[in-house]
Amino acid sequence: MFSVVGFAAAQADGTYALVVKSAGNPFMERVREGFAEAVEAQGGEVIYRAPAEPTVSAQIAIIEQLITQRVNVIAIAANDRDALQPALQRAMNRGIKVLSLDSAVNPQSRMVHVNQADPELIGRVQIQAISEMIGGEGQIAILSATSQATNQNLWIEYMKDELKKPKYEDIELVRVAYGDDLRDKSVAETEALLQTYPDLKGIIAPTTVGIAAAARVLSTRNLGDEIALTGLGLPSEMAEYIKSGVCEWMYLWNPIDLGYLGGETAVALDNEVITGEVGETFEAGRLGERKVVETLSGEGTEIMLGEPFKFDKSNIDEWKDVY
Ligand code: RAM
Repeated sequence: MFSVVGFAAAQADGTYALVVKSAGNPFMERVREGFAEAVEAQGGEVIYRAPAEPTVSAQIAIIEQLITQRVNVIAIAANDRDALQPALQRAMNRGIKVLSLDSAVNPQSRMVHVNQADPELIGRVQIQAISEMIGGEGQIAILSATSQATNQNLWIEYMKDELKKPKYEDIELVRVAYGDDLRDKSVAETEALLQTYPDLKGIIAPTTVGIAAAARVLSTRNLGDEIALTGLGLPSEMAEYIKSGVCEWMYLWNPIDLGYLGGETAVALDNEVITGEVGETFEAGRLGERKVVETLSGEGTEIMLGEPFKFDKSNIDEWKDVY
């Protein structure tokens, strides 16, 4: 007799590559954990590749190797929206299934994107937060990841749009700085912001690496009361700063679940349960049924994880050991 469990567990019998933006980022380690959980539970093998630097050329070199290795699927958090297109199209022409997650490639370079949460909401909520923290007036700066990162750039577009509303007329965005998701560079960029803008009232860091670096600088310099900080942070890295008040509150989604949904999507594409067309549905393991939908911009398709979650003193202890 068939064992139902055995049948369900034999869905993935190939290699599934996860390519992230860069090495040494704890957020990406959590994404990896979830991706591996989904793929390995179904019998697949995971290849994890993290370039030393968050560059396009490093990701292209990795994609070329993965094509030679004949992996079944490439899932990528992209360092550039358009520049990976020739390499990823070459992969798809060889029959490799391609999806982006976290940071998208353009629709011609992928079959589907796995999106963490509504980018418009992620962008706007961070302006609303900093405005509340600084009492609606003063200079603010954004400390981002790389200048080409698709996810951060999209969120920043919505931040700038939110800032156009009359209620923010006394807030001035003085600079968008790039810490490249490297800890030392993010620290140096924060220091430079403080030096260049002595009247700075707030920093938004829509990157887990950036917000942790900025929090460390503000904390070491005892500037927690003078300069507000919010953005997207990992509870495990930010708990001490949330508790000390250096960052009153911040947002994120579950990076393990993001990786898990990426892994389930990879297996579904590999088995041709989905092809990335609008309206397709599939069972994403412990996340239940998921649907392929059109993106907000109407270009290409995506699968949505959920909503951004707010972390503050009231709930940080529950989450700091989870991710
Ligand atoms: C960093 C990376 C990642 C982003 C998070 C919020 O870890 O830039 O791409 O989604 O921050």
